[in-house]
Amino acid sequence: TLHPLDHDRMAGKTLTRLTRDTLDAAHADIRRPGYDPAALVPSILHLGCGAFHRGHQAWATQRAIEAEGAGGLRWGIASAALRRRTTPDLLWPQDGLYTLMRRDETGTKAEIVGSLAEIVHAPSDAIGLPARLADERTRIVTLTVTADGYLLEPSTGRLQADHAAIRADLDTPAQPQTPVGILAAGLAEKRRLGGTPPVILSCDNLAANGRTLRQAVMDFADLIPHSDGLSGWIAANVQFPETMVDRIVPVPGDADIEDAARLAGLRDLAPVSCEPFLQWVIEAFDGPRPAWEAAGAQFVTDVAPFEQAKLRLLNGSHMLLAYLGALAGLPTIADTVDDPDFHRFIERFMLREQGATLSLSESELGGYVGELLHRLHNPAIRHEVDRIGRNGSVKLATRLMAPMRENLLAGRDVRCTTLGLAAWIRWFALRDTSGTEVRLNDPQAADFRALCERIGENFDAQASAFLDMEEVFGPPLPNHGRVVAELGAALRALHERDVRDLVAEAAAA
Ligand code: CS2
Repeated sequence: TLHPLDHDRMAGKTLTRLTRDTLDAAHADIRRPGYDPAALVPSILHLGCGAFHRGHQAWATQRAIEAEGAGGLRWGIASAALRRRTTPDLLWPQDGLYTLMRRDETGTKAEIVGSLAEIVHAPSDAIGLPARLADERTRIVTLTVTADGYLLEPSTGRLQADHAAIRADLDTPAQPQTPVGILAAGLAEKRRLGGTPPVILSCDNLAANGRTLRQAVMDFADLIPHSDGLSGWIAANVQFPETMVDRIVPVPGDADIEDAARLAGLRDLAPVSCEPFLQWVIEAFDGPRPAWEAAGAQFVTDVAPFEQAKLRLLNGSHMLLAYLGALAGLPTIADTVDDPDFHRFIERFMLREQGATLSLSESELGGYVGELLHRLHNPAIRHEVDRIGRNGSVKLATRLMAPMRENLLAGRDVRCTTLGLAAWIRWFALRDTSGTEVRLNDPQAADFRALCERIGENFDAQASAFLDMEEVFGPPLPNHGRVVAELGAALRALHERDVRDLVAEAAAA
């Protein structure tokens, strides 16, 4: 550990803090907002002011504002942290400015982003998010609250009506805390005030994120006593376009603060690092919007093929690499794919298992997988496996189970998927095993651990008990009995043998 003073020096504490007033003092070669951030009008309300939002949409919005010239100034973002005030506390003193560092093996490109016109801490906000949503200036509401923030039943994608947080929002309608409760309250207020409701744009990795969010908000509206047809009004009046978002943005750490200080010459306590790659595919919608094309966004009529390819190839692979990599003691995704056996394993998983379920030609699939492997190897991105492994029970259904089901129906091989699922289950079984560094984080972690403890080393029983959880895995799989036996065998193998050998075997089979 560093002495606090060393820490201060490395974090550039003796440097001037990044603010709108000091922006001009940034090193000359660093890219700055091509507009005056103080002149922005916030017409986008964002829920979830995390690193992904700042690495993806906020940066794309900066490009859009710049591309539109003076007209772009109407596209400022009011970005809200929904729970903790850590991010607001860092961004308030910086007037919402932060440094974005795009990193790869060729170096780092730093840019100061100014599109966050206002930073909001929802629990202490005097205006309140529903009122902000209903404000006539708000044209678009974007969300990055992660898959578990939607409080959906994993296998059906419908709102968990009896979740404690949903019940709490129904009990205190004036102060909703959940994203779905906030949207429903804001839309109810908009209906009361009149005027065109904002477009609601989910930027999370859910299957059919627009339709799914719309259904969840309508489900919530139907639970409100005397809502006077709110859900029907939402169905008829509010657009929820589908989107596919893609950019790898790890959780920022101290090294980012040091690098930002060095590159910008200003003290920034809220920098973000990301890969250079960015993709954003948005279902075309009616009404004004920023010129996000300037950042490479594509507006299309059907997002589904893009979304499936991304969720299955990237997010699905991330899960397998995280669970298996962690069991092999590898801390990051790059460390994991740098192992030649893991590289071959994940390439096979993408080409033969996930890829077989996608509507891509062989050469499109090959191109996608090649580029993705390059991205996963990016040595400048420290994407920790136990971050990616979080909340697996919420993510499995779309990323792994849906393609697995299709492969089983078609009689195709699912050995890599099976080994990955077994590795996920091992995270819960191995909790007290020395040598594993896995930090468990899952809404159902306690139940899974209790189950593993109860069943002990009867691996077939463990496999069958997990697959029986329909809320996570969905209804019985095709050839269910055989899948249980294979998952049980994989669990036993992970118990008895070195995970690296099993990965190598699956890759070579
Ligand atoms: C990751 C994603 O944590 C996860 O689930 O798979 O955050 C991933 O990095 C992004 O979707 C990349 O676009």
